[in-house]
Amino acid sequence: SRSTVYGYPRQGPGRQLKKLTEAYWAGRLDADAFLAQTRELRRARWIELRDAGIDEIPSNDFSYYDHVLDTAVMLGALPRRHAPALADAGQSPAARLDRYFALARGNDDAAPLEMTKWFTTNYHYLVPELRPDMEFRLDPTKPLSEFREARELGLTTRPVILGPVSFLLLSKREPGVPGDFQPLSLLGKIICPYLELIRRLFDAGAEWVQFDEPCLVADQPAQVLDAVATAYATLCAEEFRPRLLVATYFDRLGDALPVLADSPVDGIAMDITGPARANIDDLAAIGGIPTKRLVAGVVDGRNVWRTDLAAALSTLGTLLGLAGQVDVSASCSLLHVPLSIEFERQLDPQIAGWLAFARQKLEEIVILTRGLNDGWEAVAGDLQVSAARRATRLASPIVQVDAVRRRAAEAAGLPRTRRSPYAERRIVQRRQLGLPALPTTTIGSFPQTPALRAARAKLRAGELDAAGYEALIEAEIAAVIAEQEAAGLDVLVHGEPERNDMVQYFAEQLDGFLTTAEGWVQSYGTRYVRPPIVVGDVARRGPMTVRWATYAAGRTQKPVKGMLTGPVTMLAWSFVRDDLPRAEVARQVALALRDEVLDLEAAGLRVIQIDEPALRESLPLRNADRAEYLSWAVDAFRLVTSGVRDETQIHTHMCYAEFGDILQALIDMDADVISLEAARSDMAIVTDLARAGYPNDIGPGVWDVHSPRIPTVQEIVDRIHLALKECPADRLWINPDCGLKTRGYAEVRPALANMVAAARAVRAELGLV
Ligand code: THG
Ligand code: ZN
Repeated sequence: SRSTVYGYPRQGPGRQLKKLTEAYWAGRLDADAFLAQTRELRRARWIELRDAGIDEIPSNDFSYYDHVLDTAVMLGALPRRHAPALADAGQSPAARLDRYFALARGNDDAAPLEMTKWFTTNYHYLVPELRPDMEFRLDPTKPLSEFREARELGLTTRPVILGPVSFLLLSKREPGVPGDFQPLSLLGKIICPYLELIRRLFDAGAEWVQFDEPCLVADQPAQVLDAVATAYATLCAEEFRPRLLVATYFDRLGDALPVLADSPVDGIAMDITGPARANIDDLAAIGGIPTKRLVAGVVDGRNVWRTDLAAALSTLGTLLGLAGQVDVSASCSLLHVPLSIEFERQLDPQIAGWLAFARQKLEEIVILTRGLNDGWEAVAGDLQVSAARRATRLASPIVQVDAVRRRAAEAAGLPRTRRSPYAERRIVQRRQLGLPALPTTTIGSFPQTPALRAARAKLRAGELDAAGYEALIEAEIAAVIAEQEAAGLDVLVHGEPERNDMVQYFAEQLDGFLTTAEGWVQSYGTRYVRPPIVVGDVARRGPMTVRWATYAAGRTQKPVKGMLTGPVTMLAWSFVRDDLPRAEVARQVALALRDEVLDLEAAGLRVIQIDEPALRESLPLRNADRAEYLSWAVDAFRLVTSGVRDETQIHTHMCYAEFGDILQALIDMDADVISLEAARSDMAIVTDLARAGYPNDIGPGVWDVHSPRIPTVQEIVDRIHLALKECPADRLWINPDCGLKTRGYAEVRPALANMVAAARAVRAELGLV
């Protein structure tokens, strides 16, 4: 058996890749220096994997921005609007880099590719755009040169490439292409560059190549499974090729397992963690894959807990009987976990012993491989350490808190419905709040000014005391309130100047959550997040937001909206514990937030928003798992919100589009007002909600805050008219798509003024006041 991984964090210690890339973009580093220094970063990664004892090391898992974009560039699958840049680019390294980054970030002439979530992780990929007459052309520069770079270190790596079927399924139509065009129809054409690629890699000396087909873990129609069979039969028919490993991850293979098992591919990599352990029984049911290599992902690549090594070794033993060869890996690329627990110097060493980041997962994979090859006795010491760490975790008073467990159990009996139905609540709320028709509001955050960021850094460094920092925050809130009054908004917010990342902010104030100093995980491009870790039972220590909300409310006669992050999003953007069901953890978070909602209400706040931007993205990949998820997710939201009086107006907010699958859940949440991203899709969500019979108030975003463009009054008026076709005026709110924290005041000021002017114009036109 051999140890391997599919990918390793790209950033390097201290997020070097981010710093180099941003320096290159800013013109502080020239292309040659950028290329030389990132090459050094790749070398260091390979040496790290080699020195950790990984037998088969991947290449091409590195990326300057995103591996799906890399694949599109490799295949020449680029939208027409980037063609001029392509023609000018020639082959100089600097020109190639600029063309690459233009696809990711746009330039003066052409909009970038759209970005979307990579399955259920927090990583975002760039969506390739395809058209029926697309001519693919292989550019193997990246996989080949990385393969050769590793060769210089004496390493024969396994190039990792996004496979043809998943590449097509993850793509979308280029703008202007007719709606009946299916990217999968390009399968016949796209196989050619893939064939050429494997020949070229073979010539370069590759023994194995890995094609990733993660789409196979979602429910796929027969047409897709047929495409898989055809594609891999064609690729394997190539005489001069490395052996092919098809890698799947994030869930079980289901119906795709027999398809891959019957195909001529040389190896299959599968996830053997969590619900994907079903792969074991499914393998047994088809009589195993006796002529193939199985790469068993027994170490969880998406979470941060140490593996139960004895259990994993026993699983590997079972798998030995089900495949020709069994190798050991993580369940997916280690891209989705932070680099190393060693950087968490302030962390209690006992707790650190429970955690495995990427580097520690390499150690686990190597130990398991040794156990498989040399027997249990060879790793007895490691198994003992593993068992001892688990034992301290199980017994720890921060992991299981009896009072929290008791309260969560009692909460089962709490009512989950508001006192009166929406139709009655809305009457008292409208009367109390004194709002005009088509009320205007914002989603919550206001620009995070450089001064605020500097103040937070000084606070951390001990150069600013708490009182000084709080005075600054108060001044900022006062300024944000004044901005909104000047703009003429109807429901104000405090602007969240005290929050850097909202999930981090709440995690820091809740028992049971751990935050890290250096636990960076790539979110997209050069942007990273530090997901908190749910280590134990969750409880609120005391009020979290009341101080700033009441300060804001005291500065204006207008209603101020309290702002909280909902339980589903808190979990989706954290690492969750593996010893308690997600539904249970969500209930603990919900109870903490319920207390916060009631405290805000008692403090006089009459509007409270509980954001759930991650509700849609956490939807399980398999249809069979969705109803259960939506049921606990909605239940958690209702637990947060159902304690308030009828007079208190509950808002929620979601972004990242595609709400089609969860419309009933949105109805079931029963928020008085829901604001949604809509500007980029021309208010299509309003039609979807209307068709689904959504009964409560709606605030479809009329301003795309992800773009620096300032919308004109007329554009916003047009969007309001579009919404009014589907939603009666007395249930419509006017707001931007999302929070404003990434924008500057130079954009926010005129855009808000235009938004308010548009709302007033439509009110006047309809004779409403
Ligand atoms: N918070 C958390 N997770 C998220 C989002 C969030 N996941 C999805 C989405 N929003 C991701 N979006 C972003 C947007 C900006 C940044 C990261 C993810 C970002 N990061 C800073 C950087 O890389 O320089 C670091 C931020 C920090 O200091 O914490 O700009 O909103 N939890
Ligand atoms: Zn949003």
